[in-house]
Amino acid sequence: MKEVLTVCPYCGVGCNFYLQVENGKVKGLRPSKEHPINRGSLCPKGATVHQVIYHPDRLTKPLIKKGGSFKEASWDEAYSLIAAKFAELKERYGGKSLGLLSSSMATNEDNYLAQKFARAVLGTNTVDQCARLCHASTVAGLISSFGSGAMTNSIEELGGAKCLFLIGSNPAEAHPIIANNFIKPAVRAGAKLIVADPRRTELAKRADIYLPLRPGSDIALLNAMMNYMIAEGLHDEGFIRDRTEGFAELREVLSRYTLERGAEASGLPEELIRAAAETYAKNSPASIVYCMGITQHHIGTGNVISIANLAMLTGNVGKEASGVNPLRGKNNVQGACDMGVLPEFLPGYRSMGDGAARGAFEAAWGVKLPDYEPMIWCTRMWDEILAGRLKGLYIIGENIAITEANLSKVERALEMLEFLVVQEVFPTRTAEFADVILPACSFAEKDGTFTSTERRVQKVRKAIEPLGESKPDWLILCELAQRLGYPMAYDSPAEIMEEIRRLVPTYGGITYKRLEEGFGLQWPCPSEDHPGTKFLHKDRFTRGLGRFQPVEHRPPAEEPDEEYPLVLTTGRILMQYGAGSFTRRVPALERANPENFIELNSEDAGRYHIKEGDKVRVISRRGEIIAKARITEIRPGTAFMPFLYQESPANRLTIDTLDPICGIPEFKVCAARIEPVG
Ligand SMILES: Nc1nc2c(c(=O)[nH]1)N[C@H]1C(S)=C(S)[C@@H](COP(=O)(O)OP(=O)(O)OC[C@H]3O[C@@H](n4cnc5c(=O)[nH]c(N)nc54)[C@H](O)[C@@H]3O)O[C@H]1N2
Ligand SMILES: Nc1nc2c(c(=O)[nH]1)N[C@H]1C(S)=C(S)[C@@H](COP(=O)(O)OP(=O)(O)OC[C@H]3O[C@@H](n4cnc5c(=O)[nH]c(N)nc54)[C@H](O)[C@@H]3O)O[C@H]1N2
Ligand code: SF4
Ligand SMILES: [Mo]
Repeated sequence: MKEVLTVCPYCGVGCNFYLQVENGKVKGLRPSKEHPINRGSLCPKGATVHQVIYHPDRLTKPLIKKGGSFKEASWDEAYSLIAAKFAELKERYGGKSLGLLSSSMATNEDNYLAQKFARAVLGTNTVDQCARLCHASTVAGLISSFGSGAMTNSIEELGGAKCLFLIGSNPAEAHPIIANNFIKPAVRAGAKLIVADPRRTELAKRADIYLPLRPGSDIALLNAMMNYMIAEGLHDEGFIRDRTEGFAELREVLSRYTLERGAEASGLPEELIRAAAETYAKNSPASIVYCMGITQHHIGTGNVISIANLAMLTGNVGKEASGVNPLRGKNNVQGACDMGVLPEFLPGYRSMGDGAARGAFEAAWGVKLPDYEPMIWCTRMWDEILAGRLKGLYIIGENIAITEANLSKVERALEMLEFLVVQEVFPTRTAEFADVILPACSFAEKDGTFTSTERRVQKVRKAIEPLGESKPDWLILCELAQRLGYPMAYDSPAEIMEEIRRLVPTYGGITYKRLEEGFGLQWPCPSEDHPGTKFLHKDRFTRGLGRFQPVEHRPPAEEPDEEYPLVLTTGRILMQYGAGSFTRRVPALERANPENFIELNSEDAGRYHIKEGDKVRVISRRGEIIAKARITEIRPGTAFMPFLYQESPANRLTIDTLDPICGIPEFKVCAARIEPVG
């Protein structure tokens, strides 16, 4: 038996395990004991992921839709059809008529080539990935405040914080190894825990201060906390003077956020807001951990900026165990952003609108880059298709027909597309709309790198040969590029990393050879003798001075009313992942959560005569679905649903209002009503 060390393909924690291989087949897995983050443990998803590798549903041959059903085809036929169709659409309508979505579950090497394929081969800048649905507001917000959109500190440092402020983050379910190995031990050792979440989550139950705020009121809460700190002299004047700019403007706006106003907007008692402010300001180093409860709002970027303001006000950034820590979602969503799978940025966050950056990439790739404008985020693609401007789409490993907001619109758009390619490991709801489905191999069958939430670039290692005729994403893109007349040939992912290293300074010192020793390198790692970087902004922010930017509270895009009296929020559960392509195929995980549910407070359930386990119809202005009632300690007037179930997709209900700065939808708030099902 041989053991192959590799990285978990689910969440951004980046746990490592050994795939155990016998006679060319994966038989099991064993967590790495030496890994600095998972230290011998895995959550229930990681511990069972080997069970999906050989699932009989795996896509193993290209499929072409003929007369409404999919027929097996050779790679040659599939490539010829795709190349002909994309060439024809480009010829007739220009590169702008094409779009590409890439998978943040795929490697950095796959993602680098995906955006290069879109920009250099298809000739379009309409290239995006699930970060748009996830941390687009983090990238926009933290770059404007600090100059870098990544987690400022390392996971391990959470263990050393004197205060942990979790806001809109449920790590016990979404980043379980961070919760188990770092947050819970820190709290046991005496760190103060503040949790702001409308749901009484597992960590909310252990919190010193629990803030069950009204969804979408985070800015009012944070502004009131900051105003109180300034009034009480709890801010860090030295840090503000030496390291930041814009304090006077911030202070002016904050002065209008009294505790009373914060309490009114958030629905929290003034006393709790005061206690949270004192606890955070008086227990330094304090670390803020946030996630989708902050980012997925039409004011998501403002929420993120507010958090950055709070950390700078108290000098809690640029030092050990402090900081602003957006926990990244997918295994490689940090990497997909680093690789420039965003219409705003080329690899390494060099602006698509910056002439010098464009020149460097045009020289390296030997092409003229497409225009920067119009900027079509994935969340805008559906309107573009419906308006007849976007005609062809290439989707690599995303299940947008379940995961985008307001699904009826997405479905209408997918039906209207002239040509859709879906490159996937498993057949998905999205693939049903495809003209061609290409079989991609899984993480166990390819080499490459994933970048975890703490900027740790880690080696993914091939343990077995690709199943059937499936191929790694990077190879498919190379072969298709050749068909479209662009020479994109690489022997291996190692060769792709060499190109990444040359073009992305923060990855400059990251070689496959170095990744073989130890457990990866944390960027920025500019040169081969650089050890990598544990925390950012030490003596200087990436942008120079940290920038305070005042933000005003604004209510959610859709508020409850008589017809739709409940606030519906959506999110995740421990045992399932994404839209469930992998986890719903693992028997133990599926048994634990086989069907959709809606969390209701007992007051609300009582009003509708609904008991635990009853079937409930959930209705919004956009659609309706059925789910089982779960009575929990969620804030009264609020309901929560997971979004992963294809047979009862919460995104039939969600609103597609976007944050105008970064294009993220308001997944975390819409108005809904419920009815018992007879
Ligand atoms: N098991 C599992 N783990 C995952 C994933 C998965 O699908 N399954 N997906 C991964 C991905 S892609 C991501 S992005 C992360 C996401 O990880 P998280 O963001 O931690 O997960 P969510 O459940 O989306 O939302 C977190 C919390 O925000 C709260 N919330 C809702 N509205 C508000 C609000 O207005 N204000 C505040 N303060 N809180 C609010 C919700 O009640 C919820 O408890 O998880 C990753 N890990
Ligand atoms: N209502 C609501 N909706 C949400 C959210 C929410 O909180 N509420 N959260 C949003 C967030 S944060 C996110 S990240 C999105 C997630 O949205 P998606 O990214 O669309 O969801 P996944 O189901 O994770 O899809 C990933 C797909 O990649 C495939 N895959 C895995 N590995 C590979 C590979 O190596 N190559 C290829 N080609 N394919 C691969 C898997 O089979 C899977 O089908 O959902 C968003 N939608
Ligand atoms: S915490 Fe995340 S990375 Fe670790 S085993 Fe679980 S899903 Fe995988
Ligand atoms: Mo995400």
